[in-house]
Amino acid sequence: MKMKEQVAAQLFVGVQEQLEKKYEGEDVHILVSGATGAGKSTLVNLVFDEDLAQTGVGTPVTQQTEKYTKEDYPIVIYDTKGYELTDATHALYEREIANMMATEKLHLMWHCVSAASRRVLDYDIQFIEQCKREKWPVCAVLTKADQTDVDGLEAMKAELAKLDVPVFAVSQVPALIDKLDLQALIEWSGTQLEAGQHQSFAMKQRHHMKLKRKEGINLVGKASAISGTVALTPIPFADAPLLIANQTKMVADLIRMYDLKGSQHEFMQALQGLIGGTIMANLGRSAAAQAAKLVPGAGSIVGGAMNATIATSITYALGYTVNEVCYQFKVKEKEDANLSVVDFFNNFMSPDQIQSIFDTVFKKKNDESKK
Ligand SMILES: Nc1nc2c(ncn2[C@@H]2O[C@H](COP(=O)(O)OP(=O)(O)O)[C@@H](O)[C@H]2O)c(=O)[nH]1
Ligand SMILES: [Mg+2]
Repeated sequence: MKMKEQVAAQLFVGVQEQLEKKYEGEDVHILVSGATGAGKSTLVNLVFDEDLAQTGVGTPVTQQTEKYTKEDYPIVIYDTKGYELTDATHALYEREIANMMATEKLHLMWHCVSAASRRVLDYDIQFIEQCKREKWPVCAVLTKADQTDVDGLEAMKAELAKLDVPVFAVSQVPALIDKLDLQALIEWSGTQLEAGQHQSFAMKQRHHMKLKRKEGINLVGKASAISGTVALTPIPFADAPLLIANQTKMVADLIRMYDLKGSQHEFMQALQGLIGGTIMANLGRSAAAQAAKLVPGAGSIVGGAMNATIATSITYALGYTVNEVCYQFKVKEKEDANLSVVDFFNNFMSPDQIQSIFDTVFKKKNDESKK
């Protein structure tokens, strides 16, 4: 195996190991409120994994709320069964939610109003007003938007907007998902979260690919800054294992961000081949020599501390490229759910294209940091 391919192989063995570890990011706690049958559980399953919350109209019981968690899954859903139209359940509902607000750390509240009911119920208004008063992080979600016409939907949106909350119309009908406001709901939700939670949220939501890409760039920026400081360490050779650890973590975080599921292994194999065969092979001479230091042991061939600028630029360009390739894959996969990894790399992402992304970003980053 050539050295450059060895670099890529080392990197990806590390990535694989990282991916086998538990995800350590912060949990996001979301409470979904609204009338029984409004479409709360459906919304949760639309945004995240299909089977996160149970759907179906249940009868509200005293225990109003079910907390849904999943093994190694950083989203916690407080799915309320919802209130009935009769007043009797309202006080109970409010009490439970107020209790939960006080005892659990809730980061977001999605209050669902069914557009199929064609009007906003008085109790929805009252409830949202309460949330506003208490300064809970609430938005209004107009669910089942396919069940009404444009005028009806606009009228309901306007009525809810009067309460001074963000309003998003959504529907589970596949053709309408991206046409309505689901992505806007996801984006707004992201703005309510702190950095650590934002990464978990961007990773697990399934519909806003640009949010994943943006979060990916954030991760890459952080990792490349760390690469720069590691490379400055004056002890010869000590930097190589540290650098590679930092890069493998970055690539693993990116792969996680895109939730590649069944395609993950095949995707990583393809990526490893491309990175070993093209990117590393075509790095400029000095950069390639520096990159060789990423292989533990091979560092001794080069000697000396790695140039911090090059370490930063390589890490950044590598991360940027992986992020972009994953993003493009998910975008294409959204258009064609049966898209295979092989088809993607054959038809949409050639080695030349990958090379060109890497080169452009590497050069830009390197020039920038020389200024
Ligand atoms: N037409 C349509 N039906 C929906 C939509 N969302 C949910 N439903 C249906 O509404 C019913 C109640 O949904 P569910 O999510 O269980 O409501 P919950 O009680 O608020 O959790 C189910 O039969 C869903 O299939 C939607 O966007 N469009
Ligand atoms: Mg439900």
